[in-house]
Amino acid sequence: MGNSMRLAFGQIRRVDRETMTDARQLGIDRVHFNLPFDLPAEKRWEYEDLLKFREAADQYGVIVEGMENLPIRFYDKAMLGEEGRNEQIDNVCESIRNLGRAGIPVLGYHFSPSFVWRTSNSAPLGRYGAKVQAFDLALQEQGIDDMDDFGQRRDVPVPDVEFLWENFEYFMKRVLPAAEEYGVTMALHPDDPPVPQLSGIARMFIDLESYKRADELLQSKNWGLLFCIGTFSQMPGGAKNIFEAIEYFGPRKKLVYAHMRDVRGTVPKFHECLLGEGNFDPFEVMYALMHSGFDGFLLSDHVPAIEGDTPWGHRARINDTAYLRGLMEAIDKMENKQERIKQNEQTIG
Ligand SMILES: [Mn+2]
Repeated sequence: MGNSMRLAFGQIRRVDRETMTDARQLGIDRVHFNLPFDLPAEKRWEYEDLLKFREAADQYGVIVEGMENLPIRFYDKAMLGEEGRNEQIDNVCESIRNLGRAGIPVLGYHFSPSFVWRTSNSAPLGRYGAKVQAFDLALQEQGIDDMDDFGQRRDVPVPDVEFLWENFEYFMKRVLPAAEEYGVTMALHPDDPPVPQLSGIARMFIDLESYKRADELLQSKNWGLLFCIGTFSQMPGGAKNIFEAIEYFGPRKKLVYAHMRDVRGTVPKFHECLLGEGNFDPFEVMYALMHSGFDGFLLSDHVPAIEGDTPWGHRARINDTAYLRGLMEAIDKMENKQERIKQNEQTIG
């Protein structure tokens, strides 16, 4: 089959002995960080700070696959086309160069001023009452907002999505050359939830078409999808969006990495769940990914709060990570076995 799809221990928020050791003891030597608490981030990421991160991972024999989420304050003016955006863009370019210099090859980001939105963070809707993140557009329209503060903007009306497209083009055409020069691939996360607007702010990446448009606009080897399978599952029509995206972007080598997560239901109302209890069949999705030419990494994403778990969700994350690993191994073995049978038949024949 010859692909090099990789499993990473992901959404890690600090580089410490415990997490790195957990990864190694689980048999995983790839990690992915998301808005790390211990990475200074006033206006940009500095080389020395990123290097410390990478070197700490090196100590445990762990490869850093990527860093996710530029803090929103790094580029909120760029997203909103406000004065001061050029200074932010210069700093984003420098952050990207510093990632490249430090040997961190992937930057996950989004272009959504209002970012992720949930109307509950602890709805007891998971299996046997597991507490999960849930979204209901009807509640959202009443102003209900249960997300942590990541610096997302709720205050600036942006009714026209084309205005965001202009800002996106302006931003990307200035930062991509830095990414290309320093060997960093920028992977764009969809707007979660994928609805046309929230809180008066339009949302760009809510369907496959928006990614096709961006891909044609940018035409860069250093740009692709942060393929949040959970968000694609939330789109109207549910699981079929996932397979369409794999079919289109897999062979084009544009799926940089994947968030493996699922939900029950689609917009306007859904809630999260563990793998295997949601809209898609994890085997079918993994099989499609493995046969699409996807050669990036994948990781678990948000997870339900199952009883007795830590705030980061060790138990649920390990459940989902091990589930993915089992699927990868099973598909691989199944294919190798079929290959061996075929070879035997040829020998006998
Ligand atoms: Mn995601």
